[in-house]
Amino acid sequence: MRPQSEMSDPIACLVIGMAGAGKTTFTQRMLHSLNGDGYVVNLDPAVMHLPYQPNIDIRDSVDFKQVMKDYGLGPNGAILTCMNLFTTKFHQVIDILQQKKEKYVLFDTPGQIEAFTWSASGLIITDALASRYRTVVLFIVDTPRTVNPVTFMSNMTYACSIMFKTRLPFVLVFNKTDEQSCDFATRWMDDLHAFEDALQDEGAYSSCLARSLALVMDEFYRNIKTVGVSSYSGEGIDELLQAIEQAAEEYEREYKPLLEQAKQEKQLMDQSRLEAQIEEMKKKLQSARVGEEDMDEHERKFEDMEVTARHAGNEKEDQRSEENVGLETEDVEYMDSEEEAEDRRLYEELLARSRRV
Ligand SMILES: Nc1nc2c(ncn2[C@@H]2O[C@H](COP(=O)(O)OP(=O)(O)OP(=O)(O)O)[C@@H](O)[C@H]2O)c(=O)[nH]1
Ligand SMILES: [Mg+2]
Repeated sequence: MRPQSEMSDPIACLVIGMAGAGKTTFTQRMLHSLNGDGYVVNLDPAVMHLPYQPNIDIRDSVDFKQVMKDYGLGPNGAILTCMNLFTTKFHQVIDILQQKKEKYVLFDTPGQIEAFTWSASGLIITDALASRYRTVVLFIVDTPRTVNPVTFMSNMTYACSIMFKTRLPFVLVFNKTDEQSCDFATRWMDDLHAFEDALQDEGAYSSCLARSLALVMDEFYRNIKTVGVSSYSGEGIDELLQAIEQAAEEYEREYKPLLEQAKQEKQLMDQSRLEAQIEEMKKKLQSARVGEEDMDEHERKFEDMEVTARHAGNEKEDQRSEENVGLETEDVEYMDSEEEAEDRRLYEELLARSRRV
């Protein structure tokens, strides 16, 4: 691994949020606003239509419907499995990114939030990025659907759990402000009494729970940046870019020293944790697979999968028929210090093991 992020390296932005919060539309808006300085990786295998042209697309490597068939899975299981398969090739994504000059790399994640935030693949992808690049979580909130204080608190507790899980700099993005201003939310975050007042019309149990949670959320609110944006109009995007810059500085200041300090221990912990997760993943895949092809055929397919990149992203709609531009990722040489070679070996071993799933 390359733990040394440099200021010239891109800032990796993980776009995460509940289903329908506007992650994809937001990604499209960012791409437009960044005007050539954005590179996009689509991690949603099940999306039918993208309003932008991704540079790297999970759908080019794994076929969601085929995975459903081969493994006899429902949509959510298939999304997880596609993510797991793609993750085994994530070193190729890193190889491609290392050749890129764009300042921001955006990762549009699946609608099923837990497929990324609570999965082994989400963990591997997040760790792989955060150990190389300044990495920031952009948590997209559907503002119009968060005006109820209990729903608001559910969203905040989820956001909080992701922040503590990743420990990465975190920006709360209240989207759809063209439809609903986020002033109510910032007021509730600043003033506990205002939030308590809003809870008055709620049932006793839920308001009591939300009130107790609000007391402990204060620390979380103080640790994050909050910005309101409209992905439709672009309002708030400039402010968001400033918040991302600050978050990237926070990564340098707080996350990176922690990463370096805990490096040895963390790697060991990570490896055993990842091994356990991959074992579990393997068992599930073996028991769930109902397709007619035998396991060797599947293994061969996974081995043959190659991540490809397209030309510079723009806001044009995704043209699935457009010819991919294959990058010769195998030829890319890694930085070769002893430490990096060891990191690389561990990473390869992990990937090799997951390929045998
Ligand atoms: N009014 C308004 N609607 C928006 C905005 N951003 C997204 N939407 C709408 O919200 C809906 C969901 O948007 P998507 O971008 O597909 O949301 P998503 O989070 O990627 O959805 P999943 O990937 O399925 O979870 C669509 O109907 C969008 O047009 C916005 O800024 N304002
Ligand atoms: Mg989406």
